[in-house]
Amino acid sequence: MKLVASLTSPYARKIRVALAEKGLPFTLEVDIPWLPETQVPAYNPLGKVPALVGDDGEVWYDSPVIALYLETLGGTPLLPAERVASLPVRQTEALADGISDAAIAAFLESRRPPEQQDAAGIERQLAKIHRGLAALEERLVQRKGFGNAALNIADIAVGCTLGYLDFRFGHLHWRSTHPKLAAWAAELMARPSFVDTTPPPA
Ligand SMILES: N[C@@H](CCC(=O)N[C@@H](CS)C(=O)NCC(=O)O)C(=O)O
Repeated sequence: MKLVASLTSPYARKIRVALAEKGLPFTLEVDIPWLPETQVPAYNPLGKVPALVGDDGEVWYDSPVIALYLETLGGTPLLPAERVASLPVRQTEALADGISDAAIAAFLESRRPPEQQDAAGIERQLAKIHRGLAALEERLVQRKGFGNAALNIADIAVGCTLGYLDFRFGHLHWRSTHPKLAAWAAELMARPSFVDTTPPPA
């Protein structure tokens, strides 16, 4: 099995953590989809990472679909097999991924020359991040979709999104504004699967 991923993508990190937690062997092909020489479109027509090439040659994207595919391969389950029980987990995963979507959009916009930046657009994305973090903390308090005793894919997605905020948006200080999320994440981020996939220094 081969995972095509960049080392900074929170979605790719989600899959790397899931593979490690499940104990599934894979090779990592590092590819940065923004570079002209990228091979990512050969795997995923959308030109995005992660993409996973199964042992049978079938290619899977995007990260929620890859996570579902991994459930079919065995190893520690990260999603309830029962469809109704899996819904809140997938909802929390989608919320976390959506915060990453907003953070990446805001980051990319902020890298454009200042005179070309859409300040209102950045504010719009930042509002999504703030609302998303509040919703995540509320779901954590209600234990809605989080794994409780056993780690699940939503825990992993939330951890990777918070890790992305640490990586690109340290100035937002999400831990001060969301202390319950911070206390929960401290334990998660100490797991070897998270430590080993920390994004490289920016
Ligand atoms: N919904 C997708 C999002 C994937 C995504 O946006 N990946 C970014 C890297 S963080 C990417 O490859 N962007 C390249 C592009 O948009 O051209 C998933 O969960 O896999």
